[in-house]
Amino acid sequence: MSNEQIPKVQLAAVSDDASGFTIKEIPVVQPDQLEPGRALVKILYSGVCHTDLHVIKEDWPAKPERPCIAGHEGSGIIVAINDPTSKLKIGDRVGVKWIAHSCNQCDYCLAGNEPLCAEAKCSGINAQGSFQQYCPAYTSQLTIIPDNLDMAEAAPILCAGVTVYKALKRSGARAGQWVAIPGAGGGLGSVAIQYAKYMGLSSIAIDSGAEKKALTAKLGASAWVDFKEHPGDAIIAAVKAATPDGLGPHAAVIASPKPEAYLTAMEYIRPFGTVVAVGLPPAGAYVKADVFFTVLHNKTLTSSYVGNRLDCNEALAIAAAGHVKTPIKVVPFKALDSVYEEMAKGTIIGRAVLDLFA
Ligand code: 8ID
Ligand code: ZN
Repeated sequence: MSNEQIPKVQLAAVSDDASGFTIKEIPVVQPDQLEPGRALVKILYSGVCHTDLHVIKEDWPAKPERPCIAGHEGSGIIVAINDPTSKLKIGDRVGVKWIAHSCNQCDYCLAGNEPLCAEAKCSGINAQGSFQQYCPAYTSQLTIIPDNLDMAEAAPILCAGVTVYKALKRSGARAGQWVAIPGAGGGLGSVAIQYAKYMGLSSIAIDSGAEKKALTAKLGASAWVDFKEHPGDAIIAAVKAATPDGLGPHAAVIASPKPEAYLTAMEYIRPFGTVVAVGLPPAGAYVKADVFFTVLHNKTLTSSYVGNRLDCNEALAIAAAGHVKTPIKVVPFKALDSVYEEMAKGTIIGRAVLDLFA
């Protein structure tokens, strides 16, 4: 049980259907109501990921159970816990992630592929997420946040950070090589540039507009390609030309939520290069890959889906050591609607983070 005075009601962003959500008062799960294997987390901050928008709008094949509470970059404090087998305790600084629960005993979990666990639950789909002040989280996937990492800055690492860190590892690109990052000015892309730099890679930031160009340069990108200035296949030559030898990047980590980014990447990577599919456009998107040249140029198409608990700990440790700093804009909880609006227009620079108690 908790020492903290736990309120009976809280504010939560509750979505009943694809038309949107309402921030309203709902009951707080009290300590004596917590199911076994759960902790009550007082959410201080939550990043808003484009995934939350896909979930609310139901534009993916995976549909949320309604009413749904989205949010999966939640940083907070454990205020109550019902799990005697867990090392977690009241007062711990923890993160609520996209993978809200995994069995941790099946072959996938044992091999560190928890996102593929048949019993996995996802925040906003079939588990409550972090767009609420007190989240009844599964202890199986709570992540400890390092003491020296600011809680608002930690929030986006819990999804954007771990996802691109894992994707860069899966790309196989090594120090000294080049990686293209479509979506570089958004939540995932802006941290991808920094993890890439930390891993010794040079990055080509692909996005649009002067503000995102300036941000990506500040974060350490070595080159910039504005996708709106190079529509359609014109971007292929522009991306290749951004590498010193003109052969194109060794890898591309696609962090764009739009399908267009998937139509050219297999062409602009260099022979033996790898495209890592990460961004998740609405249902019906396809990767374009010419079979003849994919084979003759020995190209690889792979994918990366968030990361496991260890990937997340590593991503947080790299941020805590000062190598990655998410460009965040902290806004009050009630601004969620306008964040979604801006996100849909593609005008958010970096990541918006909600202050749940502002
Ligand atoms: O595990 C995963 N694979 C995973 C984890 C987390 C998020 C996948 N995602 C998915 C999200 O569901 C979403 O589809 O990654 C995608 C990007 O999420 P985000 O970074 O949270 O989105 P954002 O902050 O809105 O940034 C997107 C950026 O893409 C640019 C926009 O200008 C924006 O800066 N962009 C667009 I729209 N079209 C582009 C294009 N054709 C583009 N950049 C390059 N080329
Ligand atoms: Zn996310």
